[in-house]
Order: sequence, then structure tokens, then C-alpha cells
Amino acid sequence: MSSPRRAFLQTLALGAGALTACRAKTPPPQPSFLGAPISPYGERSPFVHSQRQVSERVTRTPEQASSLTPLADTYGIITPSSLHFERHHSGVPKIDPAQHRLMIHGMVDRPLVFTVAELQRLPSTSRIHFVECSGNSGNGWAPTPRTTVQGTHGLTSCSEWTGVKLSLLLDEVGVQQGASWILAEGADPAKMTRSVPLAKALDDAMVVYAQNGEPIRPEQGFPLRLFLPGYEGNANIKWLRRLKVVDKPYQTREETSKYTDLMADGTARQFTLVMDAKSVVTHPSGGQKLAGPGFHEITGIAWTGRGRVTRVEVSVDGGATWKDAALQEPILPRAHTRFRYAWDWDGSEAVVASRVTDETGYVQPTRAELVDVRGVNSNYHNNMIQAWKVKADGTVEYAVV
Ligand SMILES: Nc1nc2c(c(=O)[nH]1)N[C@H]1C(S)=C(S)[C@@H](COP(=O)(O)O)O[C@H]1N2
Ligand SMILES: [Mo]
Repeated sequence: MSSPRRAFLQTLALGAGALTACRAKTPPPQPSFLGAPISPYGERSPFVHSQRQVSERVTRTPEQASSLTPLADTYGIITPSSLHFERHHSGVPKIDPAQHRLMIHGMVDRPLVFTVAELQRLPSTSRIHFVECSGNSGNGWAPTPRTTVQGTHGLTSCSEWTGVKLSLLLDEVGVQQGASWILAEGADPAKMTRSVPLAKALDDAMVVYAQNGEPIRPEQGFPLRLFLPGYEGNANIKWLRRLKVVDKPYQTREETSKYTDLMADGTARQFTLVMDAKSVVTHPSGGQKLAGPGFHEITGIAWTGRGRVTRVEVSVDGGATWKDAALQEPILPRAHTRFRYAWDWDGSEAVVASRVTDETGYVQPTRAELVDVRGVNSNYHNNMIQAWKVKADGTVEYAVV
């Protein structure tokens, strides 16, 4: 082994021979013919196939279904727009931005109707944030084996969002004394409607028109979406057409019969808007096969609706012992944070898991700790530690610790 390579491996704290699989092989001949010409809109390589997958949760029609981000196939913290998870209650409407309007009315001095072009003339803000459906990882309430991390945690994605601060628009219309909530409505056939506390609307809420550097995708709400950093996905109304300033929550379908958490005593917890801290290992994860003992990078994502991730710990023994993982910069508030842990696998069965702590000091619970507080009647807001079992043959399976 040459000494620079040895030095490189030592900085990674790897044993000698960790990269034996990479030893010199004969490189293939370089192509000598011309490649494809320039193209007006880029496509990924035809050799890359990862896809959004329809949720294992059964819905009666594809228009009210959800699709999941292939978390094990994405890198860093940004989800490619074409792989951002989807949740539609009545399909993706085809909206001509020239015809679309956003009306802001209710308890305001000057009700206004904005065109998309008018909103785009205003001072803009770009921020990187996750969107997570509160049904994400809900399988943990009644654990049944799921094959992949896409299946367990694929209802979260992270993008750069660009738009106008909602506080600026509310300043324009002049919010009246006594107002305390905002009712937001979408232009899809479901007319999805949610009540949002005025304090959130005045804090970091945005009306966004762009995602990852281009106009927001139809699946994510083209041409306008209400964006509420750290709030459950459902409140982030897509195809936004109306904001009504009001003095109470409106008890819509999505905040009464849905998106509430039934506690053990039979009462329902309402307006659980902020997503608690969660993390999951994306490699090794279900469906993958490790090539053999030696070095493997354990990696995954962590996030919290309450600000920044401050710590992620990794266990390879089913939660008996924990070690700190490295956090990849940038560590942004209410965004996915990538973590890594260098693992020298000895080839025996291992149970791999991650545990996040956020800036409020909150630590991601085990299933037992979560059930202690919440019971098992809930569908939403399950943020328990979930593990993956690496078997001696390198195959990886779903596990609960
Ligand atoms: N108008 C409208 N907004 C909506 C929905 C919808 O069906 N209609 N689905 C909600 C739900 S339940 C979630 S989890 C998020 C999903 O956002 P995404 O499809 O961009 O991932 O959008 C929310 N906003
Ligand atoms: Mo959702």
C-alpha cells in the first residue's frame, strides 16, 4: 500500500484493507464516437432508475394517493424536484399562471387580489426547508415490516423554496385588531383548507413560486404554495388561491376528522403543527446488500421542525450503545441535515439505528418512550427511532428496537 493511500485511510480511521475492493482492475476503453448533442432540458442518465413509489397505504384512486421519495438513492440534503414526494387529495390541477389569483381578505383594512406576476415583483426570499407529511413513518404505530426506507420514511423531502414573505403581504393588506388565525385554501378540486396561527404567518411563512431554482413543480403546488417551515405537510397548502384573516381556527375537515392525534384516553390532540425531531439511516437500509465485511459509511438524514439539528448518534447494536455521527454542513433550521458515521463492519449481525437531538434539547424517542406518552391510537406524528438489521450475508431488513 502506498503511503498517501495509507494516510488517507488513517484520516478516515479505517483499518488497512478497507478499500481492497477498489484495487486496480483494467479500465474499460474510452468511447471514440461522438456523444449526444445539447438538449433544451436536462435528463438524468439512462442508467439511473430510482423513482417515486406509490405509498403502501391503500387509497381508492391514484388522484388521492401519495408517492414516496427514494431516500436511499438521494445524496446530500436536497431532494431533486422530480423525486419530491407527493400527496394529493384530488389530483394535480393544471393551472395557467396567467389566470391564477391569490386573494387576501377577511379581517384586513385593504383586501387585495394578486396575480402571480405581481407577487414576483415583490422582494423575494429563498430558504432551504423540508416538507414532511405528518403520516410519514406512521407504520411505527403498529409495526409491520416495510421493505425500504422509501416505504417507511419517504414522505419527507427537502428543497430550496423561493417566494415572498407572507408578513410582507399581510403588511400590504393591513391586519386588523383581534385577528389571530389565517384560513388558507387551495385551488384543487379538494379545496384543501387549513387554519394557521397568525403568529406563524407573521414569522417565517412564505408564499412560494419556485423550487430548486425553477418554477415550483405542478405536483408541489404550481404556481403558488403556502410554505410554513417546520409545520406538518398538510398545512402547506398547494395551488394557494385564498388567505382569509380570521379570529379563530375554522375546524376544517383536515384539522378535525383528519390530522388529529387520538390519545390513549380517547381525547384527540389538535393542531399538532410543528414536526418533532426525527432521523433515519438511509444506508445501510432495507433492501440493500452490503458487499462484505470492512468499511461502510452509515449515513442518513435528520431534521426537526423546531430549528436546527444539534446532534445525531448512531448505534450498531440495536440501541445498547451510541456514538456521535458527523454532521455535514450546512446545518440549516427546519431542513434535512445529512449525517455520516464510519463503520468497520466485522461481518456479524448488526442492528443499525440513529437518534437525533435538536436545538431545544429534545431527543428522538424509542418506540416504548413514544407510546408511553401517546398510546397507540394515532395515525400521525410518529417520530420513533427505527432500525435496520444487517444480517451476516449483508442483506438488510426492517427492525424495531
Ligand atoms: N391544495 C392542496 N394542498 C395540499 C394537499 C392537497 O391535496 N391539496 N396535500 C397536503 C398534504 S397532506 C401534504 S403532506 C403536502 C404534500 O406536499 P407535496 O405533495 O409537495 O410533497 O401538501 C399538502 N397541501
Ligand atoms: Mo400529508
